[in-house]
Amino acid sequence: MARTQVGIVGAGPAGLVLAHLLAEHGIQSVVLEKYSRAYIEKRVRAGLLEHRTVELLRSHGLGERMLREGLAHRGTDLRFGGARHRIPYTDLYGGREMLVYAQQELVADLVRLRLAAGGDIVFEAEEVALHGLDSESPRITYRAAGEARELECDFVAGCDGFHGVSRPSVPAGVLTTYEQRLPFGWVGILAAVPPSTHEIIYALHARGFAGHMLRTSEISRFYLQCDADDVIENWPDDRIWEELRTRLATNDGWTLKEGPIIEKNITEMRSFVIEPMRYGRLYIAGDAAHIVPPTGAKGMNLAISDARVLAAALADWYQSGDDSGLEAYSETCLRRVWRVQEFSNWMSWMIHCLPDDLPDVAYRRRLQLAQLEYVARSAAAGASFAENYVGIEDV
Ligand code: FAS
Repeated sequence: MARTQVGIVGAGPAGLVLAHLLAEHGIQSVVLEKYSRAYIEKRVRAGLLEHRTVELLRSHGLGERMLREGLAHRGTDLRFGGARHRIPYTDLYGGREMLVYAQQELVADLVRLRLAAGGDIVFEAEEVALHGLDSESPRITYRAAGEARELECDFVAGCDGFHGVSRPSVPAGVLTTYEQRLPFGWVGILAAVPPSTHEIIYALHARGFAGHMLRTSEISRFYLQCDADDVIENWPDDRIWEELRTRLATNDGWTLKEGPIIEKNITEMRSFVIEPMRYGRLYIAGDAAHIVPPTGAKGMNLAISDARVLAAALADWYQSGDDSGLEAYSETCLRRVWRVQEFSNWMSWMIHCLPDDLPDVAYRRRLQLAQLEYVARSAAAGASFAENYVGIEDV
C-alpha cells in the first residue's frame, strides 16, 4: 500500500491549488483525477478571476502565463431599459482589477507546473473510494492503468466537484444541506468571435437576461436566460444570435459582433451548501461543498479560496501540531461561502426576468428596477457591488 500525507481527490482548481500550496510547505500529496489530462485541460467553464485569486496565484509563482495572457478587467456594463450604466468597480474598490482568464487555461498551467515540480497526479483514476475517514489513517482505493491501488494518508481533501465521491462518503446524518433552485436557467454559448466590448455586459431585457462575457481576444462567452427546464435543442444558432442582438441592444445603436458558435449548453441555476465542510480526516473544498449560480462568476474563486484556507491549516498541523486551523476550517470557509451565496443570489434575482407565475411578480419586477437604478446611480451601492464582485477581502 502506497502512502502520502494528503490524498487529494480531483484535479480542478481546488485540488491543484491545494497541491501546490502544500508542496511549498514540504507537505506531500497525491492528486487522483477521474479524467485524462487532455480532457480536463479542454473543459470550458469559468473565466473571471477575482483580484485576491490573481494575487494568490501570482504570489505563489502560479500566474506567469495568466498575467501575460489574461485580460485586465476594470468595470462592468449594466444594461436595462435600453440604457447602459457602467459600474467602474476598480475605481470603486481601491484600484483592484479582475482578470479574464479561462479556467481550462489555469488548470493547464497548474497541471504543467505541478508535474514540472515533481508533483504526483494520477489521471484516469477510476472507482475512487474513501475509507476510514474517522481514523487517523484514512485510505483511498482506486484503479489506474488497469490495476487496483490503495493510498494511505494522514488527510483526504475532497476536491472532486459537485458530482464527486467525497461528499457522498460522509455518513448519513452528519451533513446539513442548504439548496435553492432558481426558476430560470442559462444557455451558455462559446463563439469564435472577438468581444464586442472590452468589458462584461449584464443586460436585463423584457425577453430575459443576456450576458456578454469575455474569454480571449478571439473567443467570446455569452449567456442567455432560458426556462429552468429548457433543452439545448430549442436553441438553434440563429435564435441565439437573434436573442443576443435583441437583449443586448441599447438606444445608442451599439452593435454585437457575431460569428460561429463552437459550444453551447444549458446550465442549471442552483445554489447548494453543505455544513460542515469536513468529516473526521476528510476536508471538502470547492464545488464538492458548495455551488453558486454563475451570475457573479464566483464558483472557481471560491474553490481556490477554500484551498488556501485548507493548505494553511494543514501546514500549521504538520509544522507545530496546531490543529486550530483544521478545527476552524469549515467555519472559516463558510463565512465566505455564505457571503458569496448572498451576493450571487441577490445579483441573480436582480438581473433575470421573473417568471409570470411568481407570487406578487408585478411588485417584484418594480423592486428589481429600483435595485438596478440604485446600483447604477449610487456610489455607495456601486461600491458594495464592486467589493463583492471583485472579491471581498475580509469576511
Ligand atoms: P471542479 O469540478 O472544477 O473539479 C473537480 C475535479 O474532480 C474534476 O476535474 C473532476 O473530473 C474530478 N472528479 C470528479 N469526480 C471524481 C472522482 N470520483 N474521482 C476522481 N476525480 C473526480 N464558475 C465561475 O466562477 N464562472 C463561470 O462562468 C462558471 N461557469 C461554469 C459552467 C459550467 C458548465 C460548470 C459546470 C461550472 C461553471 N462554473 C463557473 C463553476 C466552476 O468553475 C466551478 O466553481 C469550479 O470548477 C470549482 O472548482 P473545483 O471545486 O476544483 O471543482
